[in-house]
Amino acid sequence: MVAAESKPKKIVVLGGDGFCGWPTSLYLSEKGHDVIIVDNLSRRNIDNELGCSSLTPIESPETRVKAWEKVSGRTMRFVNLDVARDYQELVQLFVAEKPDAVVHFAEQRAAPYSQKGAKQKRYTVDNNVSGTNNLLVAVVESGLDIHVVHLGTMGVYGYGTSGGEIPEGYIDVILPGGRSSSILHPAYPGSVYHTTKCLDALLFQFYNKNDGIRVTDLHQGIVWGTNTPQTIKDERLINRFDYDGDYGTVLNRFIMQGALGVPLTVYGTGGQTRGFIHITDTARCIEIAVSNPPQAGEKVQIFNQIAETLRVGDLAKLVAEKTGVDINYLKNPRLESAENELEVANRKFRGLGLDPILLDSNLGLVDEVKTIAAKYADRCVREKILPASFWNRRREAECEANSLEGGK
Ligand code: NAD
Ligand code: USQ
Repeated sequence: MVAAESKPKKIVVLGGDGFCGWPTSLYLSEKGHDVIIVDNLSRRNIDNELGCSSLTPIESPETRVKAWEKVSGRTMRFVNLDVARDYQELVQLFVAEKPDAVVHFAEQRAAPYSQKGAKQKRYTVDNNVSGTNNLLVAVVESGLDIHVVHLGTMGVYGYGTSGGEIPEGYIDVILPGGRSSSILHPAYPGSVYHTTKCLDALLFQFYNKNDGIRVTDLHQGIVWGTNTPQTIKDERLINRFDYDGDYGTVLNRFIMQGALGVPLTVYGTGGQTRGFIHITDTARCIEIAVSNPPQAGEKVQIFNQIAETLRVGDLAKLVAEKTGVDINYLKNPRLESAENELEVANRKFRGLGLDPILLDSNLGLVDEVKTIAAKYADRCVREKILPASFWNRRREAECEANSLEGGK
């Protein structure tokens, strides 16, 4: 695959106020694209619900956008709209703005939150599946040829050991009767959240086949890091940093715990292997995807958006060595394989020019995150560090003895 030349485009970023969406919006804007952020601020409301907000003090979207204008000289608009509910407004936005592409980050993205209880399970499915369906119907109704770029997840493939390299979205199979076919890789989600991403994939397949919508679905791994070359330009542009048991992702949690002197919360043995990518590369990948749309008539284009695979226990050891904190092996609140191998193809992004940030050769970036966590340590609510969502009642009972201090 050869990278297409990047021409400035008009891009609507759904979920552009979030952890991935904000730095991506800035990067796209810096690259010369005309960016419109759409967000209903539901993530900020969930902060209130959970009694725990971003470790970093994030500004309102209006202040963020104004600050970016001052720093970069580039305008960026913010529209407060619920993609899952405000369908007519979404169509009107597309018809009025005629974007070349829509980047879709606007989903409830935490697996633990999606397992918390009936309310959160129902909200996650309603919000994510309706939002994706509304987006696709709105593109059809607008009559415009808008390229949809969606943030999916590596978790759609499941995390058992597959016995081989996970391909990019599709696998070749021989169907009963001997007919060969290329089908979506079997879905094997491990949470209600991950299940919504599998449902999204079917919606993309259908609207692509039925209405010819051009779609790129990015199966992204766990994102780490917080700031990017754009967000560090001004304190008001700072990115959010989730550290709590529901929204904090593993490597950022470990680094933050190390910075605060809290024993690292490894769930189970730490034998889980996952795909990882740095936040700066998330933004780069989106720009590459937007600049390389599928052709008309092409099936849904799927990229694995990861830099490398890493084992949770190894990450804990690395952070423990760097910070001198102990490792606290907790009972696992999740239902997942205690150990797994993971080999993932990422040739498409590499072929389009991505030279990803790898942890081992970029340990300075770990120090950067540590510095930020230490700077805002007084904003941490320590009680929110332990996992507070459980995959089932049995897991909840088993986890009763978990404590922040570990064996100490
Ligand atoms: P986030 O929660 O920080 O951001 C999501 C944003 O979407 C929030 O600002 C939220 O307010 C908004 N939103 C949610 N529902 C909406 C709706 N109905 N209408 C309008 N706005 C809505 O999450 P994130 O970490 O930035 O993740 C963004 C996307 O990337 C998600 O779809 C997630 O599944 C995917 N992803 C994230 C990671 C990760 O490690 N963070 C990894 C892989 C994939
Ligand atoms: N884990 C720990 N200790 C912790 C937190 C997590 O051991 O303190 C373990 C979990 O048990 C799990 C692994 O680390 O095995 C990853 O957990 P995570 O919370 O970092 O990531 P996950 O729940 O998989 O979800 C995150 C994002 C989600 C995205 C997904 C990509 O929140 O939006 O889709 O990463 S992926 O995992 O590749 O599917």
